[in-house]
Amino acid sequence: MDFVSIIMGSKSDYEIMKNCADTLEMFGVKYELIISSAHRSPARTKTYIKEAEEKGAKVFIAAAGMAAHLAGALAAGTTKPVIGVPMKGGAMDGMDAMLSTVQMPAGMPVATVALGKAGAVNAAYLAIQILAIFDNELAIKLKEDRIVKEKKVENDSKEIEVLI
Ligand code: RP5
Repeated sequence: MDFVSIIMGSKSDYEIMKNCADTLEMFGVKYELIISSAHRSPARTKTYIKEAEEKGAKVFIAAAGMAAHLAGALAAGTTKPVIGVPMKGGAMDGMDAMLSTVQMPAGMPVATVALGKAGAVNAAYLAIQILAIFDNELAIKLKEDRIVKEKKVENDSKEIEVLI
C-alpha cells in the first residue's frame, strides 16, 4: 500500500503539520504521522524509516524546528524523496530551521518548502504530485484543484473589483 509518511520532531509541530495531513486527506492520499526526533530519539527515527519503507512509504515529509536535522536524517536513511518543512519558533523564529533544512550536501537532497502553514500544505502538494506521476486518478484531481483555484481568483475579484 502506497502512502506518505509525515514525521514531526515534536508535538509542538503538530498544529502546523495538521494542515499537511488535512491536505493529503482532501486528495484521499493515505498517510502515517508520527513524532520522532533526530536528536531526542535517533534510534526510533532510524527504525521507523526502515519500517515505513517496508510498509510502502513512497515519500517522506519531515517537520522540525531550531537546529532542524530531522529531514537530513531521513535523507540519510532512505532513497525515497524527502520533503523538509522548517518550523517557526526558537530565538530565530525559523530562520535557523530553514537554513538547516535547505542546506544539504550534494547528492543528499531535501526538497525544502516554506516556513509555516504554506510550507505544511505545499509539502503535501509536492508529495501528491510525486505520487501522481504514476497515478492518473490523482493527476486528474490535481488538475481539477487548479481549476477551482483559478475560478476562486475570478470570483473573489468580482466581489470587490473596480473596473473603468
Ligand atoms: C525541534 O525543536 C522540534 O521539531 C520543534 O520544532 C522544536 C522545539 O521542540 P519542543 O521543545 O517544542 O519539543 O526538534
